[in-house]
Order: sequence, then C-alpha cells, then structure tokens
Amino acid sequence: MTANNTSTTITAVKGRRVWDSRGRPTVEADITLAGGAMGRAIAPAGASRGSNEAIDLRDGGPRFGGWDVTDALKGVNGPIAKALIGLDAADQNAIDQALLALDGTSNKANLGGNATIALSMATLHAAAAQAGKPLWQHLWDQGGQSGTPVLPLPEIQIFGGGAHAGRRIDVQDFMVIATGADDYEQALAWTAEVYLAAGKIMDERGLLQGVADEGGFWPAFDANEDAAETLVQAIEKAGLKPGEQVSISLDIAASEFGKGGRYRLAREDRDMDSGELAEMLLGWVGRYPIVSVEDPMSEDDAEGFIAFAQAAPKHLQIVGDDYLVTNADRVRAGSRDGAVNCALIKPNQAGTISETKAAFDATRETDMGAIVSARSGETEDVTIVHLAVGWGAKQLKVGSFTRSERMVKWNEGLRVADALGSAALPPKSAFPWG
Ligand code: 2PG
Ligand code: MG
Repeated sequence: MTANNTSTTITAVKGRRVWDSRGRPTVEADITLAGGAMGRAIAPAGASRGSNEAIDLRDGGPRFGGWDVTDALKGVNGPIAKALIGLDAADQNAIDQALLALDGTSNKANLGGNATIALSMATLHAAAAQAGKPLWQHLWDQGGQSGTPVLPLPEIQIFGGGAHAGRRIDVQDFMVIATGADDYEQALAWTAEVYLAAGKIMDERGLLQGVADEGGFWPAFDANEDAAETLVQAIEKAGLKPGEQVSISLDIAASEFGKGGRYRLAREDRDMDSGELAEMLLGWVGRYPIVSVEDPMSEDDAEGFIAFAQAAPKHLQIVGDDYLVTNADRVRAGSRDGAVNCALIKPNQAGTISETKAAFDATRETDMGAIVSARSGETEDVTIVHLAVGWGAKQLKVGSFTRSERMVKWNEGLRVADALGSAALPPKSAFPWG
C-alpha cells in the first residue's frame, strides 16, 4: 500500500447491493477521496455471455434465483476496501493492478468481475469529480487527443430475441443505425420514429408478444428474416429512407445457438453448418440495408468467422462480442486473422477500466472499429456514455429506445452534446459503410 496525502487518496470504499433492470441484485461501489469527492458506479450484467468474460460472483442457492451478490460485497467491504484505501484514485492503472493482484485469477473468479468493474468505474468517477470535470472531459483531457470530442453514433434495438426474449426468435438483436443522420439528436429522433412505427405494425398484425430484456419489442415472427423485412417497413412507415437515412444492424449472438461449427435455428427448425449460416446471413445482407453484423458465428468457430468475413462485402461492419470479450490480445488476434473489423467494448467483460481501455486501444492500433456497449441487465449507471465520448469511440450500443435504464444513457449523450455545444457525430467516412 502506498500511503500518500493528495486529494485523490482513497479514504473510504463502500459496496452495497442494488437491483438491475431484470430485478436481480448487482454491486454498487462508492469510492471517497481525501479531497471530499465521491465516485459511484454499478456493475451491469449480461445474459448472452462469452465464456471468456470476467466471471460475475453470484451466491447461488435459492435466494433470488441464485443471483445474489453477498459474497462479492463481502469482498468489496472487506479485503478490497483494505487494499484500496490509501491508494491514489488518479492512478487508475495502480488501482486496477491492486484489484488484479488481490483476485489472483485470470477471470476475476475470486473477487468477481461484478465487484471489480463497479470499483474500477467508481474510482474513475471519483478522480474526475475531484478534478472538477465531467467524466467524458476528464478522459478526453487525459487522452491527449487533438480537436474536440464528438458524440458516438447510436446503435439501437427495435426487436429483441434470443436469450433476451425467451428465444422466440433465434437472432438476438435487430437494431437500427441512423447512418444518414447529421447529428446525435437527429439519430435519436429518427430512431424514435422507427420504434413507434415498428410498434404500430406489430400491433396491427397481432405480433406483439411483450418487451425483450433491453426494451425492444418481443415479436412473434415465424421466421428470423421476417424481423428484417418488418424493420424495413418500419423505417419506411416512419417516412425515412432505408439504407440512406436509417440502416439495419444485427447481433446474431450465434454462441447462443451454435457450437463447434454447428448451428440450430429453433424457430425455423433448421440445422446448419457455418457455411450455410454465412450464406443465409449474407443473403439477408444482400436483400436488406444491413450495415453491421455482430457475432455471426459462435465464439469457438474462428474458421466460420473468417470465412464469413472473406465472403462479406467490404462495406459490412463485422463485430466481435463473445468472440473478443473486450480483451486486447483477442482484439489483435481477431484483426490479424481477419475475422472481424470491429470490437464490442463492454467494461464488465474485461472487469476493470484499464483492461477495457487496453482493448479499446488495441482497436485503434489495428485500425478496427469500436462500439462501447451496455449489457442486457442494466441500471441508471451512465459510465459507458462518458467512456465513448471521452475515449473517442465512434459508436454506442445501449439496447432499445424505451425504459429508463436505456434512456438514461441516450439522454446523457444529449447533455454531453449541450456541454460540448455540438451534437456532431464522427464523419460518415469513419465507418465501413461511409
Ligand atoms: C450483447 C449484449 C447486449 P448481453 O450480446 O451484445 O445486447 O447482450 O448483455 O446479454 O451479453
Ligand atoms: Mg452481442
């Protein structure tokens, strides 16, 4: 422990149980500094998780379906607090290294990634607060980048499926990206119109089954492709031009229905290999204005990923989520083997801010795209919006355009835009489709 007396010295660490958007317990952390500033953050939780993600520590047993986090909190309020008090919150790396050393595993299995990410993000908030800056500004100033930051281009879910909607359809996310929007405000406004239009169409056809975990419509389609078709109709009904103003983006989340190069689309009662899955997906890419496909193959199917990328048109963004798990080495490997050209960046997959930043930096180094992303289990925490702006990530994925754990993040972007005096997005040429 390196005791020092600066205003950014950690003087108190407190963990508490709070509840996420699925009504499950999660970890909130407060970090207080000698100068009086406090930082607070809450761990999100995934449902379609990559097997190489940081492990969430859950109690198991009968309470709250086994999702409780009392063990993780014992760590936060016990040994972790002891290790962090006296350290300098301005040295994020040192804080994260202390967490890693105390955990001692490669996947945070001892302390829990849910504990470490809440603490790591809370430390970042505390340091920014002590510096008297909003987090995005604090990060931007640290990054030494020239120019002024811009807002990330939103990727917003309209239909939810897979593990987020009782597997009513196999594909997990049917999303839109306002590829033609002039700024962040317009991107949100267009998406709001598309969401409303999609709701009307679903209602008229009697296809509404409920709300998926990320707030999108949980549809009763007979086939996965119906969702893409309906999305085009919704964009048109909203008075917008598919492919020009608003485009489609998919998260196949193929690890949820595939293993070892074999895939099963339960909705359509179809078994296929990676070649057949690629052919089906690329057929959709040809027929619909799809600009981005995430996890088209399962996490263990590198060959399938590479073959898909080779056959895909150049304008297609191919995103690795379960495949890369916000890990710098995996990002570099994914770039080398040509499997992906974009990485999903989820802080709790890595488990600390430093490791998340290393994965993000690896996307820069390898000229890959990066999408900072929420999880399907979320809260009022808005850290990811600040990471996206402050680090200069070009895209942000938060789930749908309903429910406060999602809207709080889209709305935070509007406040950042106000502070910046501009809602400008990255130039269109910054994207594969641009
Ligand atoms: C994903 C995320 C968000 P989850 O797969 O990209 O949609 O889902 O948080 O359940 O992993
Ligand atoms: Mg995903």
